[in-house]
Formats: sequence, structure tokens, C-alpha cells
Amino acid sequence: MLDHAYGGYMKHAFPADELLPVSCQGAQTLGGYSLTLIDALGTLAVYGRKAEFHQAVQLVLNHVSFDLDVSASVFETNIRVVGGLLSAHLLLVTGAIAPIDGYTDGLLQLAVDLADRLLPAFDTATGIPYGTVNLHSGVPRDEVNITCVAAGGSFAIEFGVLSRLTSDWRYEQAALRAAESLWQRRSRLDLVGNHLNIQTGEWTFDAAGVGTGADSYYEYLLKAGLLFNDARYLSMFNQHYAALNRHVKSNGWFLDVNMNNGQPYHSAPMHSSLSSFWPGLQVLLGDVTEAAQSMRLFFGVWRRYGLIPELYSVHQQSVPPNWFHYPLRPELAESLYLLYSATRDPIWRRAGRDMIVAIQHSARTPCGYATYTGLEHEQHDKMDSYFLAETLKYLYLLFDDANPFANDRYIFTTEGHLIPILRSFQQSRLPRDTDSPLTTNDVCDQFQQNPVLHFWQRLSRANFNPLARYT
Ligand code: DMJ
Repeated sequence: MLDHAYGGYMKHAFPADELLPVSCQGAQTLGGYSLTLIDALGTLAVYGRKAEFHQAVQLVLNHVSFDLDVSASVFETNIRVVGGLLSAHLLLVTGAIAPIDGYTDGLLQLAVDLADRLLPAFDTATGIPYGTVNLHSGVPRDEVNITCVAAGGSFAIEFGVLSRLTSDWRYEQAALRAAESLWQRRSRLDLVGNHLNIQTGEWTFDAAGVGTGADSYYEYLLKAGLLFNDARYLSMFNQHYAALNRHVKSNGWFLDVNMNNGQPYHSAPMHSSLSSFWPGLQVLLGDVTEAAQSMRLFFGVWRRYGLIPELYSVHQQSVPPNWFHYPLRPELAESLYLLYSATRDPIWRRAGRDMIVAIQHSARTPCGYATYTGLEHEQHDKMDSYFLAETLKYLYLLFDDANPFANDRYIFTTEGHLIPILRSFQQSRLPRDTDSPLTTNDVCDQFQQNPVLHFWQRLSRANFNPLARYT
């Protein structure tokens, strides 16, 4: 599958961003900087393709430039491109993959250049970034003030790593301010909504859930907290997690509620395909039984249709019109991999095998893999770069116990990029900025006293321990 997808991209699409897998050509879909090549770097490493990884790194170093007059999504550019570059740099300099002669920090320099072009987006009244930035000229004049929680609050890992590698704390400062600004706007139920105005801070869409529009905000509070051993992030996650379990979790599903009163948001509650990553997150917390319960439900949907539709009506047990497509998303595979890692229960591998069979049957085209629908088995001319960055990576890891990356020394970013949990990352911290809503002492006290999550203890009960680190 990797050869077919990556080979198809390189043959028909490179140096464009993504492969159009039905018409067998390339398209500039994000910014025009060989998105799929950068997003796929870590997957080549996980598959043990050392020579292809080296070639791909050389191609990036020789061909990619961000000196472009294009407007790009701040969120997508960060998670896919900044994250892909940083991860590949770290794999090289930590010796996780054989070094390239003469390589010092070319990928890191590219990541710094790109992050510098994203930073103007964070210059807002709330610190929550605009959705789009022009890589040459900053925020476009007509850019809207509305963004979603995931796009506003998912920078802590990439920007935190960048700051630690460069000792330039502007990145971490921007990421932390945005996350805290969202957290500060939580309701009395400790929930955040879905969309808000980045200048006034007012909520414009007050549905709270863990799927579309919110997912990686929560994910980054937890993972940045673990990666940097930072109680500020862990405390925010901690309070949200308790609230989500109380109000959003519903018999194993995670269904949107009104952030202010906890009442169901829709008369026909929907499972959002994106929320299928949540069981994987529960595994990291040691909540393996709950994760397994949810995954049985989610995978039941896959079994029934041979895909996970973008939306699934839980009460009506049906797919609403126009939502019957599967854009090759990774979330289900990610949760399967993490569940299997924690339990070694073969049912999760059998589920992964079923996913692979269905993708091979329905998504494969002569030059790649396509988004497909469950109705007429139509294929759409789209292969998102995350198919290579995430879906194939998690499916491969699910079947490779001896993989050098299948262990607890790494955190996966929301785009599936591997970040090693380095002691040096945990020893440095942003000096507190004065306009932050919390002091470090406040947060540490809350964290110590809160009985809901004792990460270290809970993780030691699961077989999977992402908190072990290099000694
Ligand atoms: C990916 O880009 C990331 O996983 C993101 O967090 C959500 N959307 C896609 C995959 O579905």
C-alpha cells in the first residue's frame, strides 16, 4: 500500500502538494510546497525505508521553499508541514534513523522559516490565531474573525518543540496563549464550544464535543503536557476530560452537547468520524476498558458499511444524506493501534485487517488511493496527505510488534508525526508571561489535588506507557 500510494504520488504528482488518484495528476492543495512528501517522511522511517527516507529528505532540502505568495491554513500547515519537518529532523539527530552525511539542521531551519511566517496570525486580541495567513504578507485583509477550537488551539507540540530546539520562546508563548485563551472561555461546565470570534472571544457555535472542530485541541493539552511534563497543559486537560466524561460521553459514544447546559445539541445525535481518535487518547490515560467499549461501537459502523462515514446518526443507526464518504481518515486505525499496544488482544488486529481489505477493495485506483463513498462505491479524485502520514503508518504499526517506533518513547502529533520524549524537552520551560490567566503555582496545586487523573499511576496500570523516557 505504501509503494502504491507514495510511488503514485512521486510518479504522478510530485512536486505538487497532493495526488489526484483518479485523474493521476498532482494538485496544489495547501500551499504548494510538496505537502505529501513532507507529511510522508516519518512513515518511510516507520516502514524501515531508510534509503527512500534519505532521498525524500534530500528532495525536501533541495526543492522546498516557503518563500511563496500563497495563503495557507495556519492549522494544517502547522500540523502537516512544521510537524513533518520537525519530526524528521528529530529522527535524524537522535539517531533513530541512520544519519545523512553532512546533515546538521536543514529540516529544522525550514520549520523555523515556516513557523515565522505563521506567527503573524497569532496577533489577535485573544491570542487565538486567524485561520489563514499569507506566507509573504501575513494575514489577508479580508480574513474572517471566526475559527474553530481545533484550528485555534493545536500548536503546543510543534511550537513547544521548536522553542526548545531554538531557545526562541515566541513559538511556545503563542501556542500556550492560544490554548489558555480557549480554556479561559470554557463554560461553567468546563466545556468549550466549537467556533468563536478570535477578536471578541465570543462563541459563535456553542456545541461541545470531541470530533470535528475540537478534536486536536484536547489532544494537544494532554500530549504537550506529557511531552514537556508541563502541569499547565495537564491541568487544563484534566478539567476538560472530567467534563467530557460527564456530559459528552453517552453509552460509549461521544455526542455534542450545548457547552452551557450539557443538553444534547442535535435532535438526531451524530458520531463524527473524527472523534474515532478518542479511544486512542483514552488508552494513553489508562482508560483501556472504556476505550475498548467505544471502539466496538465505532468499528461496528465500519463493519456495516466498509468505511466510517463522516457522520453517523447514532439513534437512527443510519448515515445522513451527503455524509456517506470516507476520505481515508486515520482515526480508527490510530485507536486500533493504541488499543492493540495496550492489550495485545487480537480482535484489534482483526479489525485492522478488515480496514485494509476494505480500503484495498474500495479505495485503490491505478495510481493511488481515493476517497470513496459507501453508496454507489464511487471514488473521488482526492488522496489527502494524511493517508500517508497517518492511516498507513498506524495500520503498519498495528502488525509490527518489533518496530523500533512501536514503543513508549514517542508521542504522535495529531498528524501522526513521531516526536521523541526527550529529557531535555522536559527540563526547559517558557518563562511565565504576565498576562496569562493562571500562575504556575495555581495550576500545580490544582493538578496535585485533583483526583480524576493521576497520569503516572494510571499509565502504570496499562501495559502501554508513553511516559517512559530516555535515560
Ligand atoms: C489529520 O490532518 C489530522 O489527524 C487532524 O487532526 C484531523 N484531520 C486529519 C485526519 O482526519
